[in-house]
Amino acid sequence: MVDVPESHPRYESLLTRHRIEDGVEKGITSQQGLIAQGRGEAFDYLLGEETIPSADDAARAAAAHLLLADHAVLSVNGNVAALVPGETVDLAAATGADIEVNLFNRTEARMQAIADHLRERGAEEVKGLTADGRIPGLDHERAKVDADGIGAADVVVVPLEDGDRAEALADAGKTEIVVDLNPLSRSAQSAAVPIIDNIIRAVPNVTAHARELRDADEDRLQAIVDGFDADETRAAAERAIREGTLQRSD
Ligand code: PTJ
Repeated sequence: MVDVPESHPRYESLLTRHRIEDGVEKGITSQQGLIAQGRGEAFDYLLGEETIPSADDAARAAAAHLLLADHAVLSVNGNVAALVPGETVDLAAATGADIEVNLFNRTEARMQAIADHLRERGAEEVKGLTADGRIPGLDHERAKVDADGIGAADVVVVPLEDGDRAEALADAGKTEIVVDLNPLSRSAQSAAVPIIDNIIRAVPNVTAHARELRDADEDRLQAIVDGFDADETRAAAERAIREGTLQRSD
């Protein structure tokens, strides 16, 4: 990893870029992942590179859904594996969710590299390699999932997902929690819970809410789920992006 001085005004952003670059070098992240990150960064810049209150509400609703779920799965792609591998393992531990590698640009080498990368960070079981299930409505490669993983899940977390697949998962009846910095993306639009935030901040934030809600009873968790308004969350993020006071920056 390149050494980024903490004093640099864009320290977090540079560190994130290096993690993605490192992911590409390790065969974890696709080259398209670099482009996806650039697009995300532009939205994050307009959001002020912070978790806005509506994104925090969404993170709390996501935690409540995960704790109420019969079978929750965290989907991991090449960008997620590069940016938040340990944080994803922590979220799985805090909520009892499974972890499944699920790639848009699927190759067996990347599947294996990501599974190994997650195991090195403490994941006990990593699903996705069996690929004996299919998401209805998608072509063969992009439809592959584990039948006892995403295939059987009632709640799925899909960060930085391709819009087509996010829609297909929602159509398959899954409660979909999406992390995406673009509130107008098809993924964010099809989500029951859109978290419009950088995954670097969003995943640890959902974990923090899940830990805080660990002893909450079902009624309290259900009240959080019922009180969440996905449309208002998307609208709040869009307002923040369109009307935010953009400061001069480096
Ligand atoms: O590893 P693979 O093969 O599964 O491929 C993963 C990528 C991300 C390359 C693939 O799913 C893809 O091409 O995605 P898109 O269509 O570019 O969409 C990515 C979305 O994630 C965009 O709406 C970006 O704004 C958003 N995004 C990018 N970086 C971040 C982000 N959202 C949150 N945090 C980020 N760091």
